[in-house]
Amino acid sequence: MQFSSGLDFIGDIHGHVECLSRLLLKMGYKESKEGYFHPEGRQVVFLGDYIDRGPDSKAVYRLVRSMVESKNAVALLGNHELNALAFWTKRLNPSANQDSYYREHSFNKVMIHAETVTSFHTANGGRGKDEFYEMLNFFRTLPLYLETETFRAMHACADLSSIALLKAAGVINLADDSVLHRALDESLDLFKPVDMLLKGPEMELPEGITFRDSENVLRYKTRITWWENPSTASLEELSLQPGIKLPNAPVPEHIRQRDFYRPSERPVFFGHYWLEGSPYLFRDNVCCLDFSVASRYRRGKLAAYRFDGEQKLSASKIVYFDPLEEY
Ligand SMILES: [Mn+2]
Repeated sequence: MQFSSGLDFIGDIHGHVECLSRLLLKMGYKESKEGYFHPEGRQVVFLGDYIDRGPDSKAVYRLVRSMVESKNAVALLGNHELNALAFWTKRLNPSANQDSYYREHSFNKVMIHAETVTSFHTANGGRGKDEFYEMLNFFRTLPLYLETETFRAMHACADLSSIALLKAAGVINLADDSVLHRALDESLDLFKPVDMLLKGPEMELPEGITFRDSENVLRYKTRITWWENPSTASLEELSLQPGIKLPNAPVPEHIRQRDFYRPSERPVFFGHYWLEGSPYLFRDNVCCLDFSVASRYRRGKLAAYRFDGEQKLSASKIVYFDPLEEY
């Protein structure tokens, strides 16, 4: 896809279709039969996580798909879409102690995936199931990342070695059957790079240090701020858990050796990290747009960055829709 005019990057939506259409209208998009479009030719880059958690995953899927098909948007694959593919795809060679699907059908996992399935239940006078499987096939066509001369975008982490690996393998999406299995099977070559781009790196916390996340789950690992220089940063600076204060402890040596996304790299846009408060930039080339619209515990917003090719980003170009402010 060619990008001619400006791009509007939109973070994690998670079934909040009302917030999405309000944000598009706020940015000057108009509704037509083929979905939303911008009169000046601007296009949207959706950063993934369309489904689960929110009130209407089916409606978000339909809106995103209509914009992709009318060339008014590019939609990237998020970890929730990848998880749905893993939940609904059977392993090629399950071992005796493995579930036959790539993501196990445990009580907790079924609960997570049931919300999205339920949103299709009554669709189209009984065509819901067909449309659900069409959605899974659509997910397989979504790029794992975007890279142009002026920016990069992916769901969670701009790990350059993972991007290089996918490039060398000629992989842009999961449409090909063998590529899908290589990305879903932990023992095969594409699992790690796809996992890295869509879920981001984590580190184990030093012995004895744990925290409870926003959903009150006890955690022994923390997500890493992959744009900070790990050879000089503190444990707290390297930990990406908004609202959590970690005690001071040494950073593990293998983490100190990690590569990181340098200040000299082109701007990168991503979602995934459940940020809080008013939208801000991590750095002038690092822009996370997930402001927790789907959170049950925080006051979330749906955020977008209005990009016109600038190589130094500015927080003043972030716009958002805050459901509590406007309803
Ligand atoms: Mn995510």
